[in-house]
Amino acid sequence: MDDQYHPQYIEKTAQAHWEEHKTFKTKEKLDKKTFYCLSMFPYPSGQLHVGHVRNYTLGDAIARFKRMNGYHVMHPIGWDAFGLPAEGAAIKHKTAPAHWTYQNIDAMKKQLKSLGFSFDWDREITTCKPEYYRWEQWFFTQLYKKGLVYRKWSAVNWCPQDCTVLANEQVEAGRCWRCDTLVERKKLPQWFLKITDYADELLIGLDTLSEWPEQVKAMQRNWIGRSEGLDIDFSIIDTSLVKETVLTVYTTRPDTLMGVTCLLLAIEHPISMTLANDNPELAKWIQQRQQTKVSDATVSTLDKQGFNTGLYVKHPLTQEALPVWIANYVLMDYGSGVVMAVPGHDPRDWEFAMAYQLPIKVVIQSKETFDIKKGPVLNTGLLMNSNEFDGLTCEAAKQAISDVLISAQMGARRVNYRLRDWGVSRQRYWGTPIPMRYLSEDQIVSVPDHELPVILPENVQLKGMQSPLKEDLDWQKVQHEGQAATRETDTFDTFMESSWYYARFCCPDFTQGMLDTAATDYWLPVDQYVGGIEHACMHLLYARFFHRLLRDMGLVKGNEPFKRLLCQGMVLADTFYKLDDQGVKEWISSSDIKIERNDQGVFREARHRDTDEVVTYAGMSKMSKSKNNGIDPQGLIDHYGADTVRLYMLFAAPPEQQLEWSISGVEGAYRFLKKFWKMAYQDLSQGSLPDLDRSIWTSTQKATYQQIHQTIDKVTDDFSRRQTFNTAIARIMELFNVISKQKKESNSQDAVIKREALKAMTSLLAPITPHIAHTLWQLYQPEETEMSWPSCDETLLISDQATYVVQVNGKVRARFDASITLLEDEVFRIALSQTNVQKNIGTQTIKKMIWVPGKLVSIVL
Ligand code: ANZ
Repeated sequence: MDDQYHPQYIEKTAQAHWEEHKTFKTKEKLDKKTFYCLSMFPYPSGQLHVGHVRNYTLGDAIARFKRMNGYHVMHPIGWDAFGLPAEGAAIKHKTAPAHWTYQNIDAMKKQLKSLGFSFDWDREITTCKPEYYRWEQWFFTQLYKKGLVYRKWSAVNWCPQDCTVLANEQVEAGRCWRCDTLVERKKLPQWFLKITDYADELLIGLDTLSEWPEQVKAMQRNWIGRSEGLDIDFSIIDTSLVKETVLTVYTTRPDTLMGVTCLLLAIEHPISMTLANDNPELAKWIQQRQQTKVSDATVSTLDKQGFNTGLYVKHPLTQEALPVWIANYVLMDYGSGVVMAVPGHDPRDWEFAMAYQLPIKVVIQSKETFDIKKGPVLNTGLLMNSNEFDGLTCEAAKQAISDVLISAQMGARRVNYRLRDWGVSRQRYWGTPIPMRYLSEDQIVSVPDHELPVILPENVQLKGMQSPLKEDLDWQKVQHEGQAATRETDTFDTFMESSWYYARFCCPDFTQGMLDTAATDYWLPVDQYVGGIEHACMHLLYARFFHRLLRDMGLVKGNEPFKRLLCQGMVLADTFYKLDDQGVKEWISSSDIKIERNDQGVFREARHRDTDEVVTYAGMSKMSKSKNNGIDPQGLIDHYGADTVRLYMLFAAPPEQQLEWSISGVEGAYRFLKKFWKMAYQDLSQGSLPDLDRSIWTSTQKATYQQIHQTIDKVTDDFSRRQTFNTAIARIMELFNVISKQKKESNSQDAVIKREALKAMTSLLAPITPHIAHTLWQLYQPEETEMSWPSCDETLLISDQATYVVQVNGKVRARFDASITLLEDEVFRIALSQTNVQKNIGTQTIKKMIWVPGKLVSIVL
């Protein structure tokens, strides 16, 4: 053993040991309790970023902790390998997406290995390989047969730059989330999975997820968006313009029915389209608005724009004629695509009415004085201007008005969901081919099982963003049961692969089917899932949906795929910029910056390392390419070692919170490991020591020993229940400080207790800094191959010190601390040895001495 800490050497050696012994390989073993720990698998972009390192360090710490506690732990890893960036990179580097992807996987695998993560590499899954996606294709064809898949022409968000469809969530302020291009609306035939059939179940299931963050559950509830309301029919007065006789609206506020002043149609509503056929002005108006589309969430924030159709409908209760408008904020695929506008109480309708000077009618009493020109009445309260419903509360009026409409057959209760069916078609090349064939445009068949997989040709040359599948007529041509057919050229949304990989990890090499039920029964559900909060909705909801689909096909048991979820916070870093000649910010990497501080260490200014120019410090923000504030973890691993990076990552912040990157924090972690190594070296060089002897230890030694066990106890709780690795590390460091400052006592127990502490700390640190722990453990316990979690002596947790008060003739004369286990004689001896007590007794005789154990000694003279 070297007296200096050499992370590069010890880390290589430990990793080679794990590799050689296949330490993390897992097979089904029936006699052990299992633990399935999974961190979200990465997209092989080519380089690990700091977010990955945080994610996998957290997962690894949990996996290792569980393993040390006797669990049979599966901790797999793989690659979410399909996706658009591969195509962009392939065009740029004139190579094939497959080649680029496999190269990246090799590079990132090396990086992951250099971090010492305890992955079972024998279970590695690469989703772009036919061994994996063939089962996804098979599953899709099964769902098609069950009626859970359908094809529909639908208006989609289209990114003309990436030539692909975007989900609503991928449209940010009307632009593509990836390339910022203005998003267009386009009608395309699309494949859909009927996730809405499971909307209720997905919602109710959230209540069973007691170990998920509330925030994620709230986001999913909101995304599913269940609402209870009423469909109300308004009959069209003059039907010469359209063939329909009734317009049905969906409302959650039937209590406001008497405040309706017009009806609003979605731009894409069939009636809007019919009217546009005979009205060029309207056709033009619609066309202009169809060019841009924003996500549903931002629709309501749009500038309100409308077009008066000239149609009128009859109010179902008052028979009053109400105009019908087309409005840009009404969504076609929510409710019925028609809204009853209540500008007196709905802010969107109020803005609309103000913009077009439409009447506004208040039907609920305001709690405060108000001016309707300044805004709608938003409170609930008693009804007014509503004839026989006046004076009812909103709740009672909802009921009463619904009852009247339902009995007149003009209304029906309805539950609505914001959640839409999942459109899984993408027009891109680098994805799983959708296993469908066309005998003609509307004669569609799924690919028979024995002809699966439909292999994606890997050896392609991309010329532009257009998918080569769309041009490859040979690939498209296929025989289906003797008939000529063409293949579907769209590929799956890559969320398809990540929706079931957790299950495939149970049996990655299974060739007889999608999943081996013996293996899924044994491992599932995932006990611990770790990943970013950005996946709160799409990925985590799709996986919960897929789990139910798999369950209904008898491939997995239980309703939920992930028992406990940990969502790690983002990593933030300092940002610096200077303005260029045009006044545009040029972001400068912190590695090119030198910081000047005043004598107190307070930031004064930042300068460019090369040019010495003063630059502006712009605070901390999420690490991103655009702000040039990313930190390359590899440089840190090479310089400080993986253990330092891991220790820093877990120490710098609680897992769920943002982590503010600081290089001085990394250096602090490194210094700690160096000191720890040095102390262990000094201890080990003493060779063997006598046994722990409780009969001779002093109270300080006992207190130190107690602190070891208190640390074990608290760190165990931090790891398992609280999952606050930062506080666990702080407690270990505290113990380290105590033993570093230990005063020398006369007996042999100093060294013995110090060694106990070092051994405990080695094990407690093992999930976090596994290399240094592995090395020291082999020296401390050469006979034990597997490291176990230290057990805590619970009898030592309660502090046994008590403060005794000494009274002489009823007056308090002294106080002292002593163990509550001391006997009467010993306590009296200590009481009498107190200087002030002796002074007060003087030469007098003691008549009586009484004691209350742990509290009081009373001396009567
Ligand atoms: C009248 C009303 C008065 C409404 C009022 C709200 C407040 P949730 O709760 O999210 O389901 N709505 C219905 N269909 C719509 C569509 N296709 N596009 C845009 N908005 C639509 O929302 C239901 C409410 O959203 C409905 O209740 C309707 O407006 C509007 F003071 O009807 B309400």
